[in-house]
Amino acid sequence: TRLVLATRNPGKLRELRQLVAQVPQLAGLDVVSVGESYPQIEETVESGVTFEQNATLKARAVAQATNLPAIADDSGLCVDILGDCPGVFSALWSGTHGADQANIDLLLAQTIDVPVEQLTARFVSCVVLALPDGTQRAHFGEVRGRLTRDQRGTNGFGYDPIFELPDGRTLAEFTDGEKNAISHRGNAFRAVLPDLVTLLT
Ligand code: ITT
Repeated sequence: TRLVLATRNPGKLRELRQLVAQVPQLAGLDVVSVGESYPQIEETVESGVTFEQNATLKARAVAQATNLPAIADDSGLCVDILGDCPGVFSALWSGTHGADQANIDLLLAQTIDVPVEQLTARFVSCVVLALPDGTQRAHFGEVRGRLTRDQRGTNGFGYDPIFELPDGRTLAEFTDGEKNAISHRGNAFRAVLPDLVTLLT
């Protein structure tokens, strides 16, 4: 069976591939991404107001267009003192989709007066598995941390360089494997594994 990862974000694709590769039960699956293998499929309009709605829109669109099982992640950074913003708007917070540094700069400017100990935040992920016959499963994951104004690290993507974990490192200072072991996306993906095994193998 082929499984399509419904993402065009290269950072997410690297992480999802690393997660899939760790699962012996998925060894027989041919895992591809929409960005690499189906670039002709139109990008989904993420018109939802929740992570689950947007992940469902992306997974369903790709399952329908390919007639194959699809997995989508919708995720974002929820800052407590900002009432969980940027949330579902994380990717285009500065107005340009996926402009990671501009997004970070704007978020730090918006919180310039907030003492760092109040800059608690969490990353949230919703992973949706959608089959062509309409079957759907949704799972959530999160990781808590704190924003730092001292941007550090070069791995990962998005807001990773300003998201600090209790050990003092930012997520951008974690390897992909270390990040997946604790991250929102890793946790949501691990929760969907039993569904993959039941429904696809
Ligand atoms: P796809 O929809 O193609 O998967 P995307 O980047 O547009 O890619 P989202 O709409 O789910 O995905 O937006 C997620 C944004 O949230 C992402 O662009 C980052 O700004 C942020 N984000 C999510 N997970 C993150 C992570 O692990 N580290 C840092 N930032 C993250």
